[in-house]
Amino acid sequence: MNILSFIFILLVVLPVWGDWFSTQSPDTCTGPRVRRNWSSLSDADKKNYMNIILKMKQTNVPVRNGMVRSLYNLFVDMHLNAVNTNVWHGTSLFMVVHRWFIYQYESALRYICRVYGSSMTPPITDCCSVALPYWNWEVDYENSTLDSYIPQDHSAVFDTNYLGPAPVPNTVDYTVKGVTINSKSWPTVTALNNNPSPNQFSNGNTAYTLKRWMDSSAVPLTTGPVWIINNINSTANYGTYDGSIEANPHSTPHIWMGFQMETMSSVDDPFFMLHHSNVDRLYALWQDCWDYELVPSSQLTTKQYQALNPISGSTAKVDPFTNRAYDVGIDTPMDYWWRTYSTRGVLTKEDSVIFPQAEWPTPRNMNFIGNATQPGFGGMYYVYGDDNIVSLIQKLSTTSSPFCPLNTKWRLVNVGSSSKRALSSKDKDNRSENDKNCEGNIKSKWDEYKKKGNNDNDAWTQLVAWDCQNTPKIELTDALEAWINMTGLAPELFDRVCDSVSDKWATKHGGNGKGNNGQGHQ
Ligand SMILES: [Cu+2]
Repeated sequence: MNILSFIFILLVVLPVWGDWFSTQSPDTCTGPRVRRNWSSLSDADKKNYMNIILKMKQTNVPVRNGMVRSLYNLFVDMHLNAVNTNVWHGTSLFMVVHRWFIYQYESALRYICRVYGSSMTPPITDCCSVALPYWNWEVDYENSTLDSYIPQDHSAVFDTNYLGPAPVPNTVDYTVKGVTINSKSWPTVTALNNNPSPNQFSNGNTAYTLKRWMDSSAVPLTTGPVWIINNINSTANYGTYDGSIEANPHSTPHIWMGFQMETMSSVDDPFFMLHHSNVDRLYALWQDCWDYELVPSSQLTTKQYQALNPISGSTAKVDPFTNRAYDVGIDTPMDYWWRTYSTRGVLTKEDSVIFPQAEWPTPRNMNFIGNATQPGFGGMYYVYGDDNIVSLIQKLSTTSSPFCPLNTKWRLVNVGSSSKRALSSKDKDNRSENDKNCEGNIKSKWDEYKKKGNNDNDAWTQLVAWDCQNTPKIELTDALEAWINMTGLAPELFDRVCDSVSDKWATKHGGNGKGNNGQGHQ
């Protein structure tokens, strides 16, 4: 063996820096992980995913000083602890830190597959095909205020056999009773009472069961494909984009699913990871649209990352332990504690064996999820597969397209994984009914505006206005207000072209809905 091939083997086989899971059991897969939309997965893939997460729930790993913790619950702990909770939300860390968080979870999925996959029923033979799926809820949004059919309750992700059903709205018992996910198989870290929102904390309840609410009429899903394309296309700067994503598209599914999903222990619900995979897909779509994936790491500007604390408004987010405003700079390692607590007045932040402080990444590191030929930071290497947003853009687009004109090629999203995975014409179209209807509705409205002789830009402006008018308005409910207070988001971030949440906030609380991001109401 010559020295070059020896070095090559070292590089390929040695664990990737910053990845405890590969240290335990080397991940020898080549090429990127391919994240796909849940409703396009085969039944076998869905079953494999469920077997992996159930095993992850039961598998203990070392955290520190001889203590062990369920690998799944470790992720709940991290999202729940006071410092992470506070700085990960309502600041410009939102998209970057959740990117690293769910990537680590995806590494854990593959780790569980490598160690236990062959003894599962059915056995998983190809752990390299395991990746974090996403829930493309944008196809489940309400695009008509006139009917009583609420598509988000009929999303293809709610399935008794897998992640659990959507509970009937206004039921008495909100416990998830699925075949795979139920109160026995899925004990949660946080116990909640049976009050759906917003004061749902345990109050002596010791039943650690998963619950869901589904109050879609109170908090409708308002960010469909038109809103998303328009937002990507019209927002060139990270700071604005990050705030817009954390508000409506990220918040509303959390709120209308209620219970665990509506608290900082939201990771307790396995939908958290699928939801945040979609949120990260919107980050990747935006980067890809502007070709930011081509900017070298040393040349990033505020376009690709902008340090903002808070993300909007005037009250900085403060570390509850030091009372100092958080620094969320592009080269500041992101807070990534296992837990934080206070005993007899002594405040402690603890990192874990799996996520040692010395290896915490910075926002700069998160701009690169890898490209066609090489992984990004810490071995991070994934793409998103066949994409309904890109597909819609391509259906609407003509040669003088107003959509993502700077994009030379889709590199991070809409990437076919391999011939094995590509949907051939004779394959069943596994997309959900909501997905097909949604695309059809938008396309026919576009055609109507084009037939009237509008150019692309004018047709698009009219389509955006139509889309907003035909989506339910967002009311400032108790649930939404509690969420705004918890995350520190400014009400103005929820504003849409035809619906101002900040005006509703100002009417209720005074002020302009901009500066007061909920501080003082907690
Ligand atoms: Cu979060």
